[in-house]
Amino acid sequence: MNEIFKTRKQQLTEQYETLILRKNSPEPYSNGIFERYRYPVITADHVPLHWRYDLNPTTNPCLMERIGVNGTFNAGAIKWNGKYLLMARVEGYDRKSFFAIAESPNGVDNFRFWNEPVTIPETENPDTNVYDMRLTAHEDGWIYGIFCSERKDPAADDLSAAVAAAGIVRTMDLHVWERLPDLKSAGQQRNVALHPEFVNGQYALYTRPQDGFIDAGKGGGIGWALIDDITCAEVSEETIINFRHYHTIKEVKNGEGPHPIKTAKGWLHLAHGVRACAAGLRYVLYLYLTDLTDPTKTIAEPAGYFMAPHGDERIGDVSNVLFSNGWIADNDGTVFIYYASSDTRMHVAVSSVDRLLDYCLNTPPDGLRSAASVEEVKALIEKNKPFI
Ligand code: M1P
Repeated sequence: MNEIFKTRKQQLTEQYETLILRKNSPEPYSNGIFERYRYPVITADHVPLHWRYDLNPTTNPCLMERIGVNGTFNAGAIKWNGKYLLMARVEGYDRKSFFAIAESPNGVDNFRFWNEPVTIPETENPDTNVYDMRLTAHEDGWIYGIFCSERKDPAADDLSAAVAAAGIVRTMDLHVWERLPDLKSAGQQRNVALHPEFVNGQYALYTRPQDGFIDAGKGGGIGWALIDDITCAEVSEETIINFRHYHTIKEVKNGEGPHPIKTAKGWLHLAHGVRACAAGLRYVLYLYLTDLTDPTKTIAEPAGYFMAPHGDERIGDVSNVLFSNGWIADNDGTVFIYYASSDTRMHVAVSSVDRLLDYCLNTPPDGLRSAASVEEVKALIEKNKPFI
């Protein structure tokens, strides 16, 4: 083994272990609703060295990287055998994404990838790119994963024209995955999540009918569809349950994040909203609460965003983006919100079911006009007078 190889291997290994073992801690400033954590929980540098380097000194004497990783983001999340698992979208230098599971003992640091990435079986129409896994442990006993499968649009000359569909997989052990047929739907689909319980004996999906199939301004939003048979899932009727509005954080589009958390006061939803601005699209996260017995009925929705890109989170491959498709609610009520910044890396913010419900039920809704916003501020000032 030559000296360059030996030194580089030692340096790379030391840097890697230091990163994986680094302790994370909450940021000192908090708005009381959640605590952001100081360090990202998964980055491209967390991807194991043996996925990226040929470690044979004979075939790689300079120990060069052979397969580069561009980013690790938009991870599905699940608690499994007492461990916090993130199923991340790992995007290579070649622009293709694949899924890989990283595991942490406490949900906030020490995320280490399993030995190899996940093999997702293909259908007879192979996916060109797969991304944004949403995991649901369903009451039927399976763990389902719904993700976006993208293929080139066969009808278009444009090389960047894609067709997006919801791919469906399921597993009993998170190691072996069974591929089911893609969701059949009149239009394209992205941001599809599976509700964890049966509704009237059927599977329920949160959908996002793709722009272009529903005229902007006339529809869109987060949809809801009931499915008889998940092994040949087809959307027959799609109802919009969370709408977009003019001059809001979700004016351009929105999408369900992970499946909602069941609480005593309703189903707690995490979603993303997108608006346009001079800097391009801005993706933020928002919460809403729906009825326990009728998950399509909104009970509360605070105005504006719950989380927006902050500090370094603003910058990345696709800047000004926060996106979440994974959270974990522990039995003691702690909620780990896993979110990606700017399509580049994963972070965690920690809250609790009680605090998130308080936020949903006591934050004023969007009055949709500046004058209404002023009235809300004045009402709060008035209420505060005895306490100032
Ligand atoms: O680049 C921001 C996000 O864009 C898409 O989300 P949506 O379908 O809501 O526009 C997805 O490609 C997502 O992965 C990405 O983070």
